[in-house]
Amino acid sequence: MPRALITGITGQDGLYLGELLVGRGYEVFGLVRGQSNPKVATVERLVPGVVLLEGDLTDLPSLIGAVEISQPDEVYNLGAISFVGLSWKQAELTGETTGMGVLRVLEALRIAGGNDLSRVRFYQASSSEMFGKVRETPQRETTPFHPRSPYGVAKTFGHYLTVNYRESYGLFACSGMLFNHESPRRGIEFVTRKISRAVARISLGLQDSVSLGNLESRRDWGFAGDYVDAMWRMLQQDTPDDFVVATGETHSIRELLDVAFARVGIEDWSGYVRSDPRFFRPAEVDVLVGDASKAREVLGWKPRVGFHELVEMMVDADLAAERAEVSHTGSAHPDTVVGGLERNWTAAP
Ligand code: NAP
Ligand code: F7E
Repeated sequence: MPRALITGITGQDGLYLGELLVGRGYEVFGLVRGQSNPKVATVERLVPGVVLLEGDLTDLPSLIGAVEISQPDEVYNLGAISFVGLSWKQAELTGETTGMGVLRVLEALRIAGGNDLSRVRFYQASSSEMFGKVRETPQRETTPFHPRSPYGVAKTFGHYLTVNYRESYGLFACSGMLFNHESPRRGIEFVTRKISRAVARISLGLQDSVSLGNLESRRDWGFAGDYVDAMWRMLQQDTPDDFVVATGETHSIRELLDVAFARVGIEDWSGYVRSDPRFFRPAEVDVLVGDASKAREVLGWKPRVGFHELVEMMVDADLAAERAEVSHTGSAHPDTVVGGLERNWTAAP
């Protein structure tokens, strides 16, 4: 039975990947941080048989311990401070977790993995945010990087480290340059889920409006369930390599709003959307669109869920969740009343 260690198993991708690996006969180990992580129950429900290990990407000894206990054939490093907006407000933490965390996982493999590093296969969750202020369109594996946020800079560091450990130590290390991928499990701080949830709540009369930042930026949005399959495929190849994973389509936040509101029968959403300076970024990534030809040709991977289907899936899931919450408690969940976590944010620098 192959053994896989996943950092970030409590996140969107960690849950989908854990499900996929269990379904493919793996013994799955997941790193969980904190002394009482509220997401443990969800992981245990969705990833049956998972073995959870306490550890943190900022704590090397805990990572060495996780590698020693799990003795993994495959390591998926998905853990990160992944919210770009937060990375300006907590730049040092982002550097420590999203950047230096990669170094610590790689060193844990070197320290605990013995001399033969080629036995372990390593996946690094790199990002289209590395392309940032893009030098060519569409972006491919060879496109130069120009990150626009502390998050993007930290991911670029992690990407080059992954390449370097492959070249220095013969580690089977792959970097997946994944473009935005979403799902009903997406965190409520990200724009797709913020909108899908707001649209559901507005249509149910639980919320009047949603406050957003830049509506003009464009992203290449795919479905997270499709993207974790690409991660797994990278580690099944004969040789390690880096791959762009994307749909090849780009859409603006306005188009996202069109599709999401149309799902609940609202054609003109202008009265429901407010502009709020807190949600504009100090430096924006204006447009991203990926060329995943290499992943298609080498990995045999292609996305199954398109943009409209993805947005509708998310709105439908939020409608069901909000209805269930109301029928269960008689009112909306207090954390969700005026926009969840984002309610407490102070202005971006
Ligand atoms: P996510 O939902 O935000 O999950 C992030 C995970 O990292 C959570 O499990 C979180 O744990 C964990 N984490 C944060 N700080 C940690 C620390 N100090 N030690 C250990 N674990 C820590 O992100 P996602 O969307 O699943 O993305 C997975 C990975 O892919 C991330 O590295 C992200 O940067 C990258 N990525 C994502 C996308 C995308 O569009 N989703 C695109 C490209 C790359 P808690 O639950 O305890 O907070
Ligand atoms: O923003 C704009 C915002 O936070 C998308 C992460 O998974 O994908 C994700 O990063 C766009 C940006 O995702 C709001 O300015 C407007 O242009 O959903 P997002 P992201 O920054 O693209 C990459 C590939 C990753 O690697 C990351 O980990 O939407 N936008 N108004 C807004 N964004 C948010 N969050 N909230 C708003 O109110």
